Amino acid sequence: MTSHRASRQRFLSLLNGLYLILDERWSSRCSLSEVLREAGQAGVKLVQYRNKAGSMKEAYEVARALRDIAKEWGIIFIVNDRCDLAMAIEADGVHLGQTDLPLTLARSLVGNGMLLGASTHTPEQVETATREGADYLGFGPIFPTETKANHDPVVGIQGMKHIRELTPLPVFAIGGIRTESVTELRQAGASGVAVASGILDAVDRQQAFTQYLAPFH
Ligand code: TZP
Ligand code: MG
Repeated sequence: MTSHRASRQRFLSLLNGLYLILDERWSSRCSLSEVLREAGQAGVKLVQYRNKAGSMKEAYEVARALRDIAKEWGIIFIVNDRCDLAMAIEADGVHLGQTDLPLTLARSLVGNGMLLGASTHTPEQVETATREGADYLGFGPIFPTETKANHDPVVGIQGMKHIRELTPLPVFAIGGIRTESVTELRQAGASGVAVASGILDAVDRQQAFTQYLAPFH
């Protein structure tokens, strides 16, 4: 257990910059494996696999393959929603929303070695997730987005400024983030930005990676 804790500690300093969300819905339009390799080349350190619709078996097969690529590139690999899948593929972390397992229960399942991320949408949720042991937070949606169905009300860049005071944890701004807003979000206190469509829909992905990462250098 001690060495597990040590590996989570090592990840904590890497929780900033661009957090790439590989959403399974894009897999008919682009190869997620290829995007992940490009992300590694571009210097992305953190990635999440998000599959809201597939069976556990489908999600497991894809996640396992992506997990191996992430390992080759030294990218932290986090699974969205599902502790069992994260454990099955020995992911580096699991990311939980407000309708997923409670953080304290998730921690007892996955142990001390795995990162726990939490999606938050209000100041109260930020304070609760901090108290309940999240390692980092997602906060948003900053802007409207089509990637998440029935998303919570947008919080804007002002919302990020407001919650920055409420938690010492790294906070990733999420939701509809385009390259133009990254500098301002960083100034508002975001440790990083979590992005799906801005990368996965980009005509020139290499350029998109560079532009999202530049404000963090
Ligand atoms: N949660 C809030 S917004 C969002 C999630 C998972 C989607 C982020 O994707 P995009 O395409 O960068 O808006
Ligand atoms: Mg979730």
